Amino acid sequence: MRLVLLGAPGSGKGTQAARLKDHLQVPHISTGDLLRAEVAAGTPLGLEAKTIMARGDLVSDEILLGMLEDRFSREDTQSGFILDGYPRNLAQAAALDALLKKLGVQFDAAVQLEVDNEQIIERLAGRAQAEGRADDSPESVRHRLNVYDQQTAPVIAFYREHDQLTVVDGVGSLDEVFARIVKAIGREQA
Ligand code: B4P
Repeated sequence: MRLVLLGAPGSGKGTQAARLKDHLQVPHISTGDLLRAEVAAGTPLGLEAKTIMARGDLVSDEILLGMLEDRFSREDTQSGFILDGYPRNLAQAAALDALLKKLGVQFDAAVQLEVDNEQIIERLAGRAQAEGRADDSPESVRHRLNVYDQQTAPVIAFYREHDQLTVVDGVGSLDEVFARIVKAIGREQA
């Protein structure tokens, strides 16, 4: 199974991907996690990404594509993958298309988790208290939602126009949302 998980910040992509990876037995590739690992390791890339992420802006397409190509060169992605947090703009959608073509594969489903902004703000405020992520401050969350509307929503529209989009209601308990996703992709049984 090759799955692309889409949705606004705080829509539950990372949360559900962590469960889906065990269910589908494929690696979870989160561009946010890859970037946060670079930040934690203090690499030059991480230093560059740190302030951009804290502001809630998107890190450059070039950096993201390099990281993604590197991750996809690992053998474990041959069994499939759950891609979480990419693509976030139309240029990234084109880059993903080209990368998958080069690998001779296509994704099986692009799933959008749909959650209203009010719920998103509440969730991320909860995570800010629990984990203290710099980009979960109210100001940064507002900015991330704007970035999502301006840059990522066109990706959703693009996949919808090309009949490649499956929309799943992301409001509910973790189990409820998980059950909806596996039903939508026809993988209720692992
Ligand atoms: P991400 O790491 O992708 O962060 P995110 O959008 O907030 O999603 P995340 O997966 O962490 O949260 P989730 O919705 O699961 O990106 C962070 C930053 O990295 C970006 O702003 C950008 O700067 C950079 N970046 C990443 N990818 C990039 C790209 N492709 N191009 C450029 N820059 C990129 O969960 C949020 C909260 O909701 C959690 O606290 C969770 O517990 C809670 N939650 C989840 N499901 C719930 C439910 N059903 N009910 C109640 N709460 C729930």
